[in-house]
Amino acid sequence: MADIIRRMKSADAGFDAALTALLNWEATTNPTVSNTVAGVLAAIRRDGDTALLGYTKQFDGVNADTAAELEIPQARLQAALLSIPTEVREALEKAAERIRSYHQHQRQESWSYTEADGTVLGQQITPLERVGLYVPGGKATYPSSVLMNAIPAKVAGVDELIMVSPTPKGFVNDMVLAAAAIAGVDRVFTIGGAQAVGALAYGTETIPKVDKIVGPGNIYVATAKRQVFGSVGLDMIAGPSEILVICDGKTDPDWIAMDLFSQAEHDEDAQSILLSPDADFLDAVEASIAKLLPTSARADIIRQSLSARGALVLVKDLDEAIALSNRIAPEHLELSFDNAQDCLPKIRHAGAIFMGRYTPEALGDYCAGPNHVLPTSGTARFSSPLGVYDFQKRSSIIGCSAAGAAELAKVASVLARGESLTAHARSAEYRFLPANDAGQES
Ligand code: HSO
Ligand code: ZN
Repeated sequence: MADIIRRMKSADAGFDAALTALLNWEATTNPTVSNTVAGVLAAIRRDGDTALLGYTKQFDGVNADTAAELEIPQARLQAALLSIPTEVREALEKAAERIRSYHQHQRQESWSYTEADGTVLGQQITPLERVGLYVPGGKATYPSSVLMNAIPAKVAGVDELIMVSPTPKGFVNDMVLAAAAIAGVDRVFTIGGAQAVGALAYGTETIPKVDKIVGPGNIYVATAKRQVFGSVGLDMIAGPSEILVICDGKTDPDWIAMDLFSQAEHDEDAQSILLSPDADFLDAVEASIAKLLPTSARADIIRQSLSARGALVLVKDLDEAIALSNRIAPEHLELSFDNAQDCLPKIRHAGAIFMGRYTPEALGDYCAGPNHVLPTSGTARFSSPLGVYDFQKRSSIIGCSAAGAAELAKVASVLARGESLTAHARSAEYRFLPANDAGQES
């Protein structure tokens, strides 16, 4: 039988090129999808609720006479909370509490300072007013993602958080509604696809226009988000999940195999890579993979993901592993060795770092506290986890004293005249020249 996962050695000629090829992942962009989406968005913008009802019937098989029927009342969210098993409710509540307290540390505060002449400068932080949260229906519906997207928004102080989620053929996921209730989502609509993105971006008679849209979705949703960008703010458009494990060879190989599976099971394009300086350990993990795969419910997806994009890589030492990790800039980085904290300063690029043998990435996905919406496909080189700061914005504050204005206006006037913007110059000069001298055109 063919190997489940490829083996690589960093010392081999051609390793660099092989690694680059393995990491290469591009979001599918499809002209047919782009055209369809553009049509849907234009119709929503033009016909509002009427178009929304039409598409919801066409794509989700949901018949509603008015768009108001597509709203799930708060009482129904509370009912969902009571309908799920107690154990599940308590786990959601516990996770929510930990996510909330972690994110409270991220809140940015306004600041200001006063200069010697009395001029005040500062930065005022305000939450976004209204945010839309897209929650996919069907195969990739994660209640945990409802918590991860909604809680930071509420911690930031967003006034109104509107969730949309399609309910194909009327199927409603109670665990998703329960998570929405726990996270404090304000309104929920059973709409999805490009039409839901359009409704949030432009507003309809029933769906309020939002300032920012967050949350994952299929290619139609991702394409619609790209097309409405500019009208509304957006979070990142996430690629498939990834995990990079660095292990010294002393962790139970079954644990590591399962950590690799935990991201591979998300989808066929997910990427799981292990780096270790211990060749015998890589053999042991390979054997664990072969042993544990048949015991996994999502064995088919895991097998495809590991064979298409997975790797067990023999490296020279842990330092080389860290250098490779910085090149990969993984979404999740597991450091499965003792005193992992000591090498934090060497890690430049990773969405989230899991330290030690007892921190499987799965704990971060659900309940450790940090966000599980993370930069993928190497974008950890320049971006960060979703956080409270994504729902806050900054306004600059300037308040000149008379003395301060006189000083600054001289500088402004010179620069403005250098740019031939004489109204700027005169506006500044009024603040410091005697009335009769100010405001000359040259
Ligand atoms: N690991 C995913 C998030 C998730 N895992 C949701 C389980 N449920 C993000 O890469
Ligand atoms: Zn996950």
